[in-house]
Amino acid sequence: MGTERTLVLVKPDGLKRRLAGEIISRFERKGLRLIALKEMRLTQSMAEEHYSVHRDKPFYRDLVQYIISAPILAMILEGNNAISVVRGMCGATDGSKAAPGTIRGDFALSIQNNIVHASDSLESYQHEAPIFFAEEEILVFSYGDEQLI
Ligand code: 3AN
Repeated sequence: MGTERTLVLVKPDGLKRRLAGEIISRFERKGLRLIALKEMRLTQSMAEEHYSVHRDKPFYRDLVQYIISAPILAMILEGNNAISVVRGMCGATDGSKAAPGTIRGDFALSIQNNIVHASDSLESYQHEAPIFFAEEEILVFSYGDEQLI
């Protein structure tokens, strides 16, 4: 609750389908602050660390291979209740079941190739964010519109 930060990834399918701008735009229009942004290609060990909670799942190896198959866009967003707000905007994990109006509901049909990742809790954010960003890459500044949002 209150002001939170969350980590969002535009996954390889999102970048390859040229949806990065659309996705950033949705979060901007919602009123979230974009305080870190980077295009990068994950190493295998970064991907394994990022998805370590899924280590024992049958889809873990495929998931790691998929996320390192091409570059991704990583960002940190900040705002009121950002973690649950962003999860809601991403929609259900399975794109074929995600509600219309959500990112996955509008652009995905698959459960693995589901366009975006977003932290699901404060603990997840604290685990994930340092994999992608050094502290000095997170730029906190005033947008000047705090009274409006
Ligand atoms: P979410 O991304 O909605 O938090 P998680 O954390 O359950 O979903 O799963 C992490 C990622 O693992 C998903 N984004 C998806 O790419 C992949 N995934 C989840 N469940 C499956 C599955 N049954 N088969 C293949 N990939 C899956």
